[in-house]
Amino acid sequence: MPYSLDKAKLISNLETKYGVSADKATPWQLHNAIGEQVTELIAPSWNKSTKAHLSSRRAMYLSMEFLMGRAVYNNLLCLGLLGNADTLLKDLGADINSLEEIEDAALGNGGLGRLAACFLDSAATLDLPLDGYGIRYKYGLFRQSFVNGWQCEAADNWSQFGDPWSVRREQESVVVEYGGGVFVRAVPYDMPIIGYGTNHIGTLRLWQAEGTSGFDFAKFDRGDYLGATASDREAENISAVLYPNDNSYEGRLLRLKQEVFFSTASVKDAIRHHLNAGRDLRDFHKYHAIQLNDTHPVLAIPALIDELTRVYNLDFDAAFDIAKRTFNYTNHTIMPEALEKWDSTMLIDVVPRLFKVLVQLNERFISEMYAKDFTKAHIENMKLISNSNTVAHMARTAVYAGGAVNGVAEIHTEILKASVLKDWYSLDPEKFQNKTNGITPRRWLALCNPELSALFTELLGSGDWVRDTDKLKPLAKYADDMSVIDKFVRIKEIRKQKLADYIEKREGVKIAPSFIFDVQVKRLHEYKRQLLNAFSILYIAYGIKSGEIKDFQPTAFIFGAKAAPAYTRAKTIIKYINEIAKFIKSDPQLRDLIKVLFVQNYNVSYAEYLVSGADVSEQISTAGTEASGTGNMKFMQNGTVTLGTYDGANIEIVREAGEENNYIFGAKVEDIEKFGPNYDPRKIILDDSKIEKVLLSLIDGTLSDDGSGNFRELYYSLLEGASWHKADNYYLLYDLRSYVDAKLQLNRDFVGDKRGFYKKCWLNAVNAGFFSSDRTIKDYAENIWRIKAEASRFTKF
Ligand code: 26Q
Repeated sequence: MPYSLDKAKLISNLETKYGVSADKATPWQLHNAIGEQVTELIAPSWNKSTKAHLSSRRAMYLSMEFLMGRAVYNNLLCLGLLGNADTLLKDLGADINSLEEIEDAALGNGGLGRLAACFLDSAATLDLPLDGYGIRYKYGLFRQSFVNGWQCEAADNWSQFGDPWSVRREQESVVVEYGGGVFVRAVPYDMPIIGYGTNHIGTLRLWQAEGTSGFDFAKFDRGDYLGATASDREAENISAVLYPNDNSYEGRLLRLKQEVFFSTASVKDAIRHHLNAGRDLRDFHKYHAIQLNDTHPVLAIPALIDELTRVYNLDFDAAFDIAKRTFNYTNHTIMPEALEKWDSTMLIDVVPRLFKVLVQLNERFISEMYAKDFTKAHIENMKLISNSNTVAHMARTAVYAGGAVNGVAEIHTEILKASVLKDWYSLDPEKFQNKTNGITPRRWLALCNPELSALFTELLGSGDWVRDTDKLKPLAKYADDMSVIDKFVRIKEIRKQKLADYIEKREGVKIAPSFIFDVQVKRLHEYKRQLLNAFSILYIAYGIKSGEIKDFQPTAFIFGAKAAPAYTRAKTIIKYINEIAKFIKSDPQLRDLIKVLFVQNYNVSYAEYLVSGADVSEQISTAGTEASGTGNMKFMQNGTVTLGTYDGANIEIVREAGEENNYIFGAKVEDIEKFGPNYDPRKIILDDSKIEKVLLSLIDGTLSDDGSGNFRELYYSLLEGASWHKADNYYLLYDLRSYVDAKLQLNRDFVGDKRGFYKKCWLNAVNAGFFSSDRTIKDYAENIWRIKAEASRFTKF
């Protein structure tokens, strides 16, 4: 073991820096002292790795979001120091679990941000030269609580007590220029990304916005005390807060400034490194591959072209050619409301020079299309700036001015090719690739489920599956070995108890581990259909009451989700589910059979408990709407069955684990294409009085929306539609019956043959290897970035 913690040093750091003796130290003080010691321990390896990255071809992952979660346990795990820290803290009279009070770094919303974090982990572990670039928001994703069943938001000041994992690199600051002669300083904070069992360490560079003016003494002398630092405050605003939207676009000025800020700073950073290494800028693309995490960083493209042409005097053709060879774009959503478009007027105001480059790109594109004899109408649909030059399309810009384009699951890539980016696919089919998402097995198995990890290691006689999850596949042979399945069931019970304890601590609610734990956790969105889950619960509850449903295995239906603060319908769905919970709790006939719980402030740390303590993974988005999903993979890896639709990566999950080991229901994309245009949900409630009864709970007073009228709005959105969408546009009522059937089948399977049920779970866990982000990252490295692991340069342990 190359590393070990130094107890004496920890004690003296607590005394000198924090002014406390070890036995009086708070969790924060302990956390920071450990963080500081680890950072010091790894400094030589980190420096060496950084040098290696900058001296070879490397990839940069540009993302508005990095949903890192709590760093301390993961970093200790990767360095092999978890046991060491545990005993050391015990010696000091402290408990390693007390570090759970340390908040997550939630600089992301959901899937896209967490994927970025998993990718960095995988690249670090695989010795691949990849670095992350993003924004160091002062406030991350809001903290959520429920008051009377309604979501309330509070600010997430995640670094309030310090941030021992980041290093501020003042001397590497760059200046970003906005229209009107406004300058903002971008100061990098670097976080080490520690590879598992290797001394290779990647970097996440997060830019913080600061003023350039320093202090305006002229204003101060005139008595304008606030004005003296006003422009600094305005600059700092840029990295103040993460936009809480997930899968929806908002054309706000501050958001545009954020995108410009980190895209430009990152490009300037790359150019500086390139020149410092004594290289020719014409070779920029030979040393850099830049991955755009959705369109949010697309302005990096005009930013690079602008720098190369204006500052370094390359001609436009050469700069454009370099851009095409440098940038690649990943699409994460087909929801039309999430596709970024910026008004030209805004771009002209904020980034006149970048807009000028976009105009040049657009003109170039139009000429090329004319030369290929495309019709005017066709070109109009593809132009980078359309509607008489008033709207700039970021996805189109990314496809035109970049290299590879990819979707994040097979079905998603096919949908991109066939509809969202159809014209672009026929123009340039070879640009399109699929990269099915993945998750890091370090955080999502080794760390969050030590019990199952230990069983895998015991059966395989080695722990090297943590770096190569394909090694788990042969464990499928134990599916018929009852002694192994019984061990697995026992582990499940332990994890369920741990989850139940955690829930009791956080929510004050008790759940018995004998219940089936059925979990749906993800952002709240209509397309993800938490409301469908709610309807099915009410349907089953009514069925139990009427005597139609018998021998029901008690089930806890657990939800976790944050709703974007301005998304009223999503917030109404949270309230509705909380009302169902109350309704069931107050019914003596139901309360011992069904428990409904919406946990508060679902985040990465909560997810670690939920995915490892679940029996059933709810993945029930309308077919064709969820690009991939990654929560589905985390549950699978921990041994759950998927209760889900033919959507996103669910399709690949059942391909790996067997459809017979999961519960798949509902309309497929092809079905929806057929019946969709004639779909009338009113016909469904007319045919099925039980569904009707469930739906009426929204308007008949069974459940209360506190007089807001929000439940009624939800009801009409399903049966009448609204100005911007047709009735039940996510086909909840269409899928409800087959969903309930699947849920009841699952319940009967559990009752009839519990071992058989957990055998399915086992087969999911051991067949989840494909969904390691190591596999995904290798694919990006080989087929898009063309970067190589420099394994020989790093020590393994
Ligand atoms: C855009 C403009 C302005 C404000 C916000 C946004 C914005 C922010 C976040 C748009 C979209 C997002 C997030 C999208 C997202 O998380 N997509 C998810 O990506 C996962 C990783 O690929 C997939 O697994 C999920 O299926 C997909 O929903």
